[in-house]
Amino acid sequence: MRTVLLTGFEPFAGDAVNPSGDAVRAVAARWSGPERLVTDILPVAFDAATARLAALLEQHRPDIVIGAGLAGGRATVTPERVAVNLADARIPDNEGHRPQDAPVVDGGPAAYFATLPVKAIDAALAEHGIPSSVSHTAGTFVCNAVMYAALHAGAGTSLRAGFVHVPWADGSGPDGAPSLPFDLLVDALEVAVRVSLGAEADIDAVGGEIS
Ligand code: PCA
Repeated sequence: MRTVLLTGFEPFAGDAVNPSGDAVRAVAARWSGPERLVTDILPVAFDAATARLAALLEQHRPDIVIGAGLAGGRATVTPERVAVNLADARIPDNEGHRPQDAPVVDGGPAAYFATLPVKAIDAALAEHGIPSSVSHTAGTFVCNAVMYAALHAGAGTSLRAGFVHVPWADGSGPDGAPSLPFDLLVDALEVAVRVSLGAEADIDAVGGEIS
């Protein structure tokens, strides 16, 4: 039986909640299989998050890894296409570390592309009425580091990995921040899992961004 590892994050930056972690818990609560879904809530700390990811990979040997995190300020659900080997933190992580211009993995390649079908996930999200767009930067904070670490671990193996950023859930973010209903965030992560299980190759569709 195939195994999917779906991770969310704990709150960070002084916020009381992180909808990514809450949505991952909700997906776990309603998962009906038949594949095995393993979920975890990662610490928002560069060292602890990547160490926890490595332990989860070792323990559960997933076929697919999907990380989820909050991108407060974005208005849509964004499957991420690229992870870069760069940790450059504008704010300290939850352990007080604030790496600057540092690699996620010493000597690793500059970047990895997601090995999940990001355009297919984006299209499926749209079909479900969930505002979405493919993103070409996962930032340079802990989410990017986790995505990079998962892709680095999977390089040269059959493990496929990617990341989905979600906006704030309605009522959970700062005043004026864009948000979506919490249930849509839960649906979005389940769609990402189902599409990733269903298709290895991406769909043939135009996309990209002009700056
Ligand atoms: N978002 C942050 C880290 C944890 C999270 O949910 C990020 O985008 O890096």
